[in-house]
Amino acid sequence: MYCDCKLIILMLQMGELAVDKHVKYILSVQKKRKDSFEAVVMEHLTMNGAYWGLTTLDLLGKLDVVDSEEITEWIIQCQHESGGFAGNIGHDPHILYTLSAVQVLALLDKLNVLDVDKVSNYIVGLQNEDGSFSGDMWGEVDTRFSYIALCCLSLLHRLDKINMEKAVNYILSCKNVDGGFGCIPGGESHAGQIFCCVGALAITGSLHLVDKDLLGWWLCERQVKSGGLNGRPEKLPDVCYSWWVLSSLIMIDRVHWINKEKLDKDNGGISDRPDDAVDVFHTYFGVAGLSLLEYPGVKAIDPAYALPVDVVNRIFLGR
Ligand code: GRG
Ligand code: ZN
Repeated sequence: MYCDCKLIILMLQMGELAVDKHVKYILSVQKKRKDSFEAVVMEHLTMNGAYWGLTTLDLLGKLDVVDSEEITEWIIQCQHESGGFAGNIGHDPHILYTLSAVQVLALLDKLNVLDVDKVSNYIVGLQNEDGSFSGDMWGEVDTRFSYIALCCLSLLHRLDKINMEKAVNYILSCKNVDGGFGCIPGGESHAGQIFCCVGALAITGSLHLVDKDLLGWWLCERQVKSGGLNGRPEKLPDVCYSWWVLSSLIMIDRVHWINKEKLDKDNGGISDRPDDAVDVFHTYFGVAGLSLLEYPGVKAIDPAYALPVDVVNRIFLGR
């Protein structure tokens, strides 16, 4: 299997059996022998991996193949006394894993196991004087962490606990003259950081502060000749940009500016990296990208919260 959207489309076209193959792959990643080299190297990624894998399963309508009690129990054990979550049991907490833990519990409809104030206090404690957020106690600042903080607090109904105005102004200070956003003020525009900044602004109801035409133009220019998308000028296309770019375009209401036909086409695809080995991260982005393109058989995903729309509705609309 390859990091290639064509393959995912093909698998979906093959019907039920192909979906089952996907599901089997994700389960095999979860159950990988604990003493294997890869398991040791990837251990710190486990909480993120759980989010990528389980969201993919849910988008394919197969979340019921996992033991939700067992996963919930493991997540609880990954919580640190500070309230934040680690990538695995006994590791240090980080805001990245905290969002993944909250997202997985949301998917499994298990948010009720959380001490919401404890988790949200951990995030509140990471906001800096200038409105930015650090990733953990060591202080690295990045607009990724702003998005994560706002997304997580919103899912927990605790956005009122931080200084929202400062958080929004910090994100705006990372806006560039090309309409894009970087990881810190003056940082180069990159589709991943744009997803974070636009997502954070969407969650806080601040999208009117974005120059949608200018940003929409920059994002559309990410489509290369083959139809795939790259993350910044002169770089190679990659399946994960189908998520970072398309979700951003949807949030700013400019997705009709992209050539969907070329993107959808069997040869061209969302990405063109047939030499890379498959991983659960790119499997997620391939399926999530297809979801954004309303591909039949894939559930709709919310472009800001990166969770299936029905999960987001359960949280905000109680249904
Ligand atoms: C819940 C979906 C979700 C995300 C959580 C972690 C995070 C928030 C967002 C990450 C955003 C980001 C920076 C994505 C980019 C990842 C990526 C493919 C980086 C590669 O960068 P380079 O420089 O590759 O290696 P390019 O393609 O620019 O050459
Ligand atoms: Zn990638």
